[in-house]
Amino acid sequence: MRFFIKFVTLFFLSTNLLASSIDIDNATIRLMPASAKMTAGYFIFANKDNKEIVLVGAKSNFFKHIEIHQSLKDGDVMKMIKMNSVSIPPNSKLEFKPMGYHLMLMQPIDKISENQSIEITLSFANGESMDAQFVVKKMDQMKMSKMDMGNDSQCSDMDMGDMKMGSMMKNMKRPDFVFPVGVKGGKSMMSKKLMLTYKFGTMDMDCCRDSTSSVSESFIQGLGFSMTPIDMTMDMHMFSAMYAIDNKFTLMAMLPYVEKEMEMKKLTGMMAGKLHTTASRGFGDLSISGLYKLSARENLKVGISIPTGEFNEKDHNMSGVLKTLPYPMQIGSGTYDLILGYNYQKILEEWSYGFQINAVKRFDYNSEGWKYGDRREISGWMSKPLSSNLSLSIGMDIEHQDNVKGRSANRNTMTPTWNEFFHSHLRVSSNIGLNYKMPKSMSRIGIQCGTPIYQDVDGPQMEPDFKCNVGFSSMM
Ligand SMILES: [Cu+2]
Repeated sequence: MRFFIKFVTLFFLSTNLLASSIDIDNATIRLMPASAKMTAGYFIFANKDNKEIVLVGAKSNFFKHIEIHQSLKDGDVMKMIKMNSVSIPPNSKLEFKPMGYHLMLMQPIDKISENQSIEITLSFANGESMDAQFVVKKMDQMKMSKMDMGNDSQCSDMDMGDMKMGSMMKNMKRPDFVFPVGVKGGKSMMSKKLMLTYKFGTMDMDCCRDSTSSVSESFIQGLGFSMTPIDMTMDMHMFSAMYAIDNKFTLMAMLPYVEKEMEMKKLTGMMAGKLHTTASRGFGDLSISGLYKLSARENLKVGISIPTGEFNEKDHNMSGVLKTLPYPMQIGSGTYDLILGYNYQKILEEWSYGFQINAVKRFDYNSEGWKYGDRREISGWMSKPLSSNLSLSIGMDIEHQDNVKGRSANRNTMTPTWNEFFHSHLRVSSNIGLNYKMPKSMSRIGIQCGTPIYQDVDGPQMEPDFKCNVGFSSMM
């Protein structure tokens, strides 16, 4: 027979028959910091009856929501699983303890203080219920009590594990848990979770820039071009799905639908001064990536971009002839490309920050004889929750894009957009965004807008004046 030190007083009050066959011992609630949105309840459940008893739920006036959880170790990752029921075999005891079964007590109604007595009603499969008094205790004292039970060797780890898990569950509910919407890619999720995302991005570009300054139409004309772009808009509808195979690996697929429009101006010749608009639209390149969780804060991404987008888009020119559009107006790359990424995010009590590195490496030329240049990007951000559902972020992006390599058989020398050497750029943008998490759901809306603050380009090439992204995601 084991003896339990009696600093935790336990009672139960009951109005039914079940009560005589159940003993609840050591009923304890862990004292949590005031900011915590959840805590855990532990007890020893003794079934003195000759039949099994099935616990199916719990409720209390002190918490909005109570679930039965089981903590499990999956590899080296701690995991909490919601249980619909727990059965206690006849004439046996089951201990609800850290790293095992526990009551997850969520959204306390009021501040909970040490030694406070809290009534929790346990309900059973046969429809009966029973009230039990739980006493709020500090973790140290709980450790003490477990030491007395003779399993001190692991109890600090157990407590840490449960605490970490608790804070992770808490973090997942924060609006700044997900990256700002303009940051490409994502992070690995909890096992078996699916996340669907739709993002709409729009970018407006004006003409033109060379090295670090803006250039005029006459400058472009002076380089021997008879046409210049004036304005370009690019809209992208990005559909993505992420699925976590387990706690380490998440698969991600992304497919964009792209719409581009460019306004051109004839500078010289017969039609000098005439404006003309070309457009292209269609599904772009599909990318499939794997995210590998390096640690709770870091993910590594390896992916492949599959050339599903059209890279020989055509539209009518000023004379009404159907011609291949220049490089910036194409929808797809026509090449299989390697995608590499790494991201880091740290969530602190009051705010969070993170950064993401992305690179696209292109190996082969497409069937038109050219390829887009390699690309490297780094995005960093700081985020601050303004309320439990809304967070504000500020960030900075640095992108480095190489020139087009090779040469399209359809190119002409009339416009700078067809020149392979006018595509490379180093661009630094600052941005601001909001993340909104819908109450009581895993759906989120985000918006982020940015503008360049520094550009050094091989030009003349078009320069963005702003970009905005709006995104909607839902986890299931
Ligand atoms: Cu739990």
